[in-house]
Amino acid sequence: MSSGQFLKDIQGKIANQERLSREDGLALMCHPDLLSIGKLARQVKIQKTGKQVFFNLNFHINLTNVCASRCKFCAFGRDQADEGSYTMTLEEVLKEAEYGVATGATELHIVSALHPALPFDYYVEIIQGCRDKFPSVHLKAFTAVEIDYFSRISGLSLSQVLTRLKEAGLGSLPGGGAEVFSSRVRSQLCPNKATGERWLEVMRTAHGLGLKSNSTMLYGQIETVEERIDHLLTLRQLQDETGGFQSFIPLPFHPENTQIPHLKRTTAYEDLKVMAVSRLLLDNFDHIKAYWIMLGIPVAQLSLAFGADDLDGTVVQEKITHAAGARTAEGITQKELLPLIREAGYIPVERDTLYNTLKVYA
Ligand code: V47
Repeated sequence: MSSGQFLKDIQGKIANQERLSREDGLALMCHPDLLSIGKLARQVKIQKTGKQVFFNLNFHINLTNVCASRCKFCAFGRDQADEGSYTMTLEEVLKEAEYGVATGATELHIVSALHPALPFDYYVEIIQGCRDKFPSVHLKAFTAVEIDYFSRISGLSLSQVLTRLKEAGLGSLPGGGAEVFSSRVRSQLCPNKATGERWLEVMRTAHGLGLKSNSTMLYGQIETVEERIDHLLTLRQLQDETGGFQSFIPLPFHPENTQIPHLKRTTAYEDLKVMAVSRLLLDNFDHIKAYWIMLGIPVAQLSLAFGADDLDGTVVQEKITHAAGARTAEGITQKELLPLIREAGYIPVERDTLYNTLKVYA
């Protein structure tokens, strides 16, 4: 089949709301006509969310960087004795959070590392403390990998861990830690943490308890195109089952200061391709987020023409990507965000974490 005919077939499938296959995904990911693929992804975005592009006012808190996992792609983790290692007390967390809330954050995005000594109660107390002090702020906290770790250190089941955190005030789960589900990739890059199957089991359990979550893919490391597509299709399958994923966030690998520094940063072409193909394959996801911290502002803005409908966020004090050499600012104000969305031809909509509209900037 000619490559023009292939894209016409894909267009036909999209018009008929027909699901794309694994072969379609592989061919799209390898197809050079980025602009045509972007146009198809944009059509799907418009069908789903019209002219609206979402953002939320959030604030990131990383509780500790002391980590027993030491994934090869991570520049953030430290051993306890290393210079620069830190662990926050509840008081320190509340002080940082107070600053974030004062700047307008409606969400605290709290993630940690796999600390070898902290008990599960530490994390419950952090959530409870934030809930008590900021009752109207949404607490999006702990990746599926952390939830798995809490279950291991506490001896509680996943369901018990999630229920305790939910009772303490947890509102939803961020999408990190998914990396690429392939066991080949995980055994090489992150053998000391939850497997892909376990990540999915945590999310299935969380969704079953009424907790929404996000999802991610860390691409541009050692994964193959097949492993990327299989990752997306695995997420699509779980979403069919639970409907609990709110968004998908593609994360381009940043190699600096990691254990695999020889790998190259992804190109803008690749970033936009992954964005568009994700939008096309994940037909049961409402939202695709462009995380400008990792993409950089120019590519994040362009992503809005390649299927993304959410520009995350007004993040302040982002540490994970900056440890790995991100050149972006650590935060952006609403005043800076609105013109980026408008220039791309969309209407900025401030949302809360659960995608309720807070304000439309018509
Ligand atoms: O879990 C780690 C990835 C994730 C690197 O849910 C790296 O709303 C690139 O999950 N280069 C953290 N990526 C970020 C994350 C996230 C971001 C924004 C919004 C949400 C959400 C979630 O970043 C980690 C890991 O998968 N990561 N090291 C690196 N060197």
